[in-house]
Amino acid sequence: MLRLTAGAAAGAALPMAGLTGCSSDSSTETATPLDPAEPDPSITPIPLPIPEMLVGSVINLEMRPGQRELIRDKMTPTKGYNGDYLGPTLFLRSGTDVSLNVTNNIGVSTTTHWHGMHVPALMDGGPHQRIEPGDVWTPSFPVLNRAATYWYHPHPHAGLGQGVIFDPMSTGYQVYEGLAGMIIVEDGTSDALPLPRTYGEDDIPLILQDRRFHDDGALLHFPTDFDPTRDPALRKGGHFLVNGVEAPFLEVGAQVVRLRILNASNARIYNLGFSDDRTFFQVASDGGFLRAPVPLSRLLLSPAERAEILVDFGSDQGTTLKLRSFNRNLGTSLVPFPLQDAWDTADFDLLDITVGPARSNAVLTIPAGLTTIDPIPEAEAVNLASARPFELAANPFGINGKRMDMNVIDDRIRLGDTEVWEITNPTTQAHPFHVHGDSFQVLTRNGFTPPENELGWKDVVLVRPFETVRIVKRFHDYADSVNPYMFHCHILEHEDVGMMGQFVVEDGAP
Ligand SMILES: [Cu+2]
Repeated sequence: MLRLTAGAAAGAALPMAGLTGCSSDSSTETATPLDPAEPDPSITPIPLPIPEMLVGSVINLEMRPGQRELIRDKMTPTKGYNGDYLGPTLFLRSGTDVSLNVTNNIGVSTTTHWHGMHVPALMDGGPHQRIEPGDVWTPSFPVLNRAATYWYHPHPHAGLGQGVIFDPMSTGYQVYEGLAGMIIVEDGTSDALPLPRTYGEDDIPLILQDRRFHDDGALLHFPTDFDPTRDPALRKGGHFLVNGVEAPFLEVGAQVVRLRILNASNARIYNLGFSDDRTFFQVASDGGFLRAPVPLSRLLLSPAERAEILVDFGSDQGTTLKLRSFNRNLGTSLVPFPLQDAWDTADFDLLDITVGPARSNAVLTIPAGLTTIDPIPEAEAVNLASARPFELAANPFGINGKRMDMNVIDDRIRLGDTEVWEITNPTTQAHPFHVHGDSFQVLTRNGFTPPENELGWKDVVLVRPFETVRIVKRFHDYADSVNPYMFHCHILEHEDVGMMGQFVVEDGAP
């Protein structure tokens, strides 16, 4: 039997050293039910819940406490938007205006960030747009994004100091409790494509999360014997939730089905595929469609990344298969030994898929092409010769030798400029680097052209150990010399302890 306590190796060099103090968790940790490679026969599949759709120019969201049966026969105290856990899927139409009313009824200060959306800094919902308990935040903006899958989640910054990751006002804490939801943007390009588009029927949201629990069903943020000076301070677990349920099943028709996959986990990286090793087709990355469907048998998805895939079940009527994460083969390539838990190197199942008859409006073919993507020319960048550097380092833990300071603007960028950013990772673990404000394009990984499914619009890029990634980004439309956007690692516990920084986009000379 495996215990969930990760990184038991004593003396491991860990980035969180220096943080002391533990949570007040007193009940015992739930033991791992089985070896992670084995299915748990005691789990009776239940249907995949589909988050409610919210459509319209005015959207009301209430952050509130609740409780939900995340794992069978246990009620878990949770938090959610407009419900007990997670939140509704917001449908936004490019070119329209949207106003949101976000009410904080969770009892602690928070924010809500529109991840991937191209909005003014003041509307971004980063750490500076705090919503105090009982207050309502009312951002509004025109929807300028391309059709794709985005998401929303709290983004407070509790500040520095000991015990920050245990703070109920930290991002990692609040997302783990259940505060997250999907955003779907549609535009003329998506309208014109012959893709599955019936939400919940052939166009399915899949929000992936991993969790740990106490015996009484309460969420376990960190094990009782957790020692942040020795253990990796990451919220990871062996219970895998899809749309807030462990081991659900999905009935699809014998047709092409579109899966919109969001990794909303705090720290887990998934290496997705199907139990029969079939080929599927990625059609969109974080911020838009790819040029053409990219055939894949595995899809690596790090925290906060999204991918839309098409799966052709046309000849599978009557069969059952599984969406699985094939982490067995990742080895130590992304998460080194002292930081691993059992599921970083094991295969595990996420979702059972049962194929029934095709529906009346079925899409039956994978399109040959999708859209045009004009590469941002490197020559357009004002800093091609000296790319703006971002070093994700462990000692001191932060970016460019600094931890996040709410009072320091780290980078100033001129409105209208295009810049190349060079992200280097001298550590032994992979960090998913996210930039607020708008999508970017990935130029190179260690000098080489990235794989085809990364040659579209991105807002998170996984930077592997000892890797250098160059991205190119346009800073356009919105300037604000006071209110910053964030850049940070999207492992939420890394972000919370300070692997984050701030930039402003200024109108005029820098
Ligand atoms: Cu990180």
